[in-house]
Amino acid sequence: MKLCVLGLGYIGLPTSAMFAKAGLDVLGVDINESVVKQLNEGRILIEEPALDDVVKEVVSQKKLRASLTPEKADVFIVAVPTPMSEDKKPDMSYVEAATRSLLPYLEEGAIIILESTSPPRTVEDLMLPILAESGLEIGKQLFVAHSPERVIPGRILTELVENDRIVGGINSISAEKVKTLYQTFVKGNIYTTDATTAEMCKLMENTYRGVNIALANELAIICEHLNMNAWEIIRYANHHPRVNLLQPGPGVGGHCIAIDPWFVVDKAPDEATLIHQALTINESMPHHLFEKIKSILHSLRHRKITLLGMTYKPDVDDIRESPILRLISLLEEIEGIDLQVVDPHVSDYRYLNSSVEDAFQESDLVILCVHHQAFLDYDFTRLFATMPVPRLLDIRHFLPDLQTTIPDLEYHLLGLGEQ
Ligand code: SAJ
Repeated sequence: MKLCVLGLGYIGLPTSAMFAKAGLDVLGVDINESVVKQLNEGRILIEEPALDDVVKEVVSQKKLRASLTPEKADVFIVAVPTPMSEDKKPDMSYVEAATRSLLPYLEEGAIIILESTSPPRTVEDLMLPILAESGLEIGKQLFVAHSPERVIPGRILTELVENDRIVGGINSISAEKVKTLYQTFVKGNIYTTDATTAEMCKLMENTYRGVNIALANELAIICEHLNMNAWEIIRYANHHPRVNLLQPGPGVGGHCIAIDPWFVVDKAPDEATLIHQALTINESMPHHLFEKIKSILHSLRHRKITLLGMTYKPDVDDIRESPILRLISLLEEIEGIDLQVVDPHVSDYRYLNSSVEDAFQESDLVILCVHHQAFLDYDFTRLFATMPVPRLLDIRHFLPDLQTTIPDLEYHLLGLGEQ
């Protein structure tokens, strides 16, 4: 069986690699020449545990190749980005272009799968009319389904295999064909439904998490106001058998939870009021932190501020939609401010300092923004000793123990009242 995967990003590439490992002949298609060139040499441009080894293996076995254009295949998987525009609307141009690009290569019996997270009715209203231009009868000669990915960056290969999956077909035969295909490497259960239900299901999974993160963030703000400790409250409340409060933080980043709920709001703006409010709370967190930093340092002008971590979450190299970028843009408006960013997972950013010693030296405030495991290897006693006043704002409750190991540390915590 031959598979053609459109889009070699965070989802398309690992999915291609897993199908190739399962023995299928996979062609990965991307519009980025360097992605295509590197993949054909067995190299990848994203950081994901074990992915480079699997890719190297399947490329050397000639089970996976890359190209700038599609070819005829039995199955086509669309895994292109579905970004959000400035006015918070889904930009479906990549899905549209990718679907259209398939037309010359479709033959009777082909299966087309949309993996990209998409607003409800994308398959029915956007893809099917384009696919009908092939002249093949939809549902009888062409089989179409939405099969959203559910993997978490950092554990993609494991979760691709182990997670349950939803397959939403335009008819039951499409759903069954796609289910059988994924069973080549998926060990989790695969549930079949219709395409629109699968689209909304995917959006609601991420919305659920986003709303719960907003609740944790609101609790942090309430606790600062009422002089309490949100982290202790969360820890004790979570001993209740049916409570699982999440963790507050700088807001929500990444290409999923920060964006997908907006697709729901876009479809039902008057009804999705709780979701809209949750998005507003999460998006307000960088500003909340900016105000907190101002209250810690009083004046920010001509201060040196060191940020530990800038990715959207720990132990990944992805800075897409990272709320730390928003915090940086608020800080950089301050006159004379000296911003330093230390992030072992990021190789290119304007405030990046590869020397942690240099970044701490004479700094007025260190902000723990992302809880990368790599930070635990730092000798914080020595590093904080190089600051005029050893001062830390921990927005992840990652380094509370430093209060005992560094007795003169001025320790501030998101979600902890200081009156
Ligand atoms: N975050 C918090 N507090 C928490 C947990 C997370 O502030 O308690 C923040 C993180 O710092 C990060 C953001 O949320 O900025 C999102 O991180 P995440 O680890 O919750 O999720 P993603 O975006 O990496 O992956 C999500 C997952 N969805 C769910 O858990 C419902 C994943 O399963 C999806 O496949 C992925 O979105 C996707 O591609 O849609």
